Amino acid sequence: MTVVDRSQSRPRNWDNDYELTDSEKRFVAQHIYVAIAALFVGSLFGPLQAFEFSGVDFYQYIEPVIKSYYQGLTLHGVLNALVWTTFFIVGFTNLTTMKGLGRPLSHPHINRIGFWVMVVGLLTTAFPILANSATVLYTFYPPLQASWAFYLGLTLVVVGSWIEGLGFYLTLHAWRKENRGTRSPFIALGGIINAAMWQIATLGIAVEVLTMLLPWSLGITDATDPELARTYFWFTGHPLVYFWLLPAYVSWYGMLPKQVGGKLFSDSLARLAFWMFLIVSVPVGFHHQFTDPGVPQTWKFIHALLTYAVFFPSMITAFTVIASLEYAGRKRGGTGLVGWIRTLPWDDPSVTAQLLGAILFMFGGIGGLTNASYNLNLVIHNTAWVPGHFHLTVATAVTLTFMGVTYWMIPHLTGKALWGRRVALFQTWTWFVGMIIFSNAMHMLGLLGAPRRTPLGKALYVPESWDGHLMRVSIGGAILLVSVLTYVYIMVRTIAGPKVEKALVPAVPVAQPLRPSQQTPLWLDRFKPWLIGAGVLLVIAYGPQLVDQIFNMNLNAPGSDIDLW
Ligand code: HAS
Repeated sequence: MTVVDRSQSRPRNWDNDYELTDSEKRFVAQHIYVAIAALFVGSLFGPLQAFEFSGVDFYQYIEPVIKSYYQGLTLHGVLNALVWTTFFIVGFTNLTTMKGLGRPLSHPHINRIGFWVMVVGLLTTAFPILANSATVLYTFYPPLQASWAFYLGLTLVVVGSWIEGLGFYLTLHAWRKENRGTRSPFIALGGIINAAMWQIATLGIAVEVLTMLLPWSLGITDATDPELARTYFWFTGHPLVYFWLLPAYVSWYGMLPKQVGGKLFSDSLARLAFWMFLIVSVPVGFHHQFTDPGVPQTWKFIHALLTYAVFFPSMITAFTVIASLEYAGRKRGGTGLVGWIRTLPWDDPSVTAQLLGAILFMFGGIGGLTNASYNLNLVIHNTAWVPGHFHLTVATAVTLTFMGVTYWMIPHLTGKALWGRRVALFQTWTWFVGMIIFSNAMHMLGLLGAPRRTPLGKALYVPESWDGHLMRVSIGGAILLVSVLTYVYIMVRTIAGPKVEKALVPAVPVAQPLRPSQQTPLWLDRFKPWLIGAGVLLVIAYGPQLVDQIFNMNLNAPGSDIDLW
């Protein structure tokens, strides 16, 4: 009898030679172009706020267009935190789904519809923000009230991303029918798990907008309940940060090892981390509401514990990604405890951007744990510490990784060579240095009690001990402005450059796992048990408190505007 060792067989499609067609590449690129345009415009306002901290008020010069610090802050937050990320992620997931599975989308028209719904949503959101009728910041809590068009537009962006998500599931389903018994390729599965987590997470914001914010902004209801609205918001708001993070993890686990000449250390651990995120990303929202009087201590405590659980998949990631890098570094001749780090290809801007992003994420992650500790949270909540934290996470770990990914992806999609490799290296290092200066100063200011979302340069209560830190915020902001302008310039020059011969165009880097992925247990390749787990935990962690808040709804807050400076 012949025994076939299936575990050793080379899984079909894991290392496929599928090349996206020109039209597929154009479709992915459209997402990334919108994302880069949003990053560009949004980033112009970030430094204006940073300069405001040291008393330099550029807003006075653009007052005919942008009426206040808060309108600028809304543009910055919405464009950078919501639009740059969402368009990039959905575009990137199209690429990882097709390349990972080695086949075209099963229903490409679904994804095209989704994309255009997102674009219409973006335009619908942009008009009221530019008209200063949606100066509500990116968290848009009531009682601050925006024009109905703002809420409708953001809803369309989310609905568009759901529609594209449907396209991804259908494609995975089709692939599974064609490849029975084969483990799903990691870069595709990781992106699709993220899409599923996003669909569960955004139920909160969907209910908030449809039942509260839209009727209220349309004048159908006179007042609203800010506490319930905040609960719905954070139901979506915390998993939103993992929606941003997981595509960066897809690249760190599934692509970066190939870029540095190595392999993915453990396919099983990579999948386990993603499934854990599916389960524990959502039921943690009350850690943003530790100071809300309407949420009982017990639920805050439960969400604090679950927040510590969501720390674990990131620790698994730190271990696995560093192990993958070390494997590559030693293969490249590196020796000693840390000597292998030096041998990594630091001259490749795509690699350097991702490594620097990951290094700063260690500090952002530790700050996250500080935030999650109830008594420490009372010290830092609503202070400058919080933007310090999220500039290390979403604005560095995620954004710098996405920038690094575009350094191979835009050439791949356009058939052009990356313009200015050395300039790109300069860009990644300036982002790293600028962000260290900026976010360290913000953390320090937070510990000294400086409030967030405040043009501190104009505040009358600023003690002298803050001055040096305020200045460092401005210096960091200036370096970041140079860095982001350099990034956009590189992208424009690359896109406008001539086509080069195919051999010079980078391929999609897909890392092989150290052990064949067929050895990964089947339960790490199935959605069902994890989706059931996510649903059950969600009902336990949110159900009773949500029911209580809905039945005791207190519609007592009429809408208000931010006071203009
Ligand atoms: Fe957070 C507030 C807790 C992660 C973003 N967070 C925010 C806000 C944002 C945000 C935007 O508990 C502000 C919201 C607002 O406007 O009010 N956060 C956490 C915790 C984590 C965490 C426990 N946050 C993130 C990520 C974000 C993000 C990721 C964006 C992408 N956060 C909080 C809390 C608050 C909060 C409270 C509310 C604060 C308040 O009171 O308002 C954890 O998930 C972090 C775990 C991460 C780690 C790091 C692992 C390190 C890795 C890197 C390995 C290094 C390598 C490089 C591979 C433990 C994986 C090696 C390189 C070589 C060269 C060798």
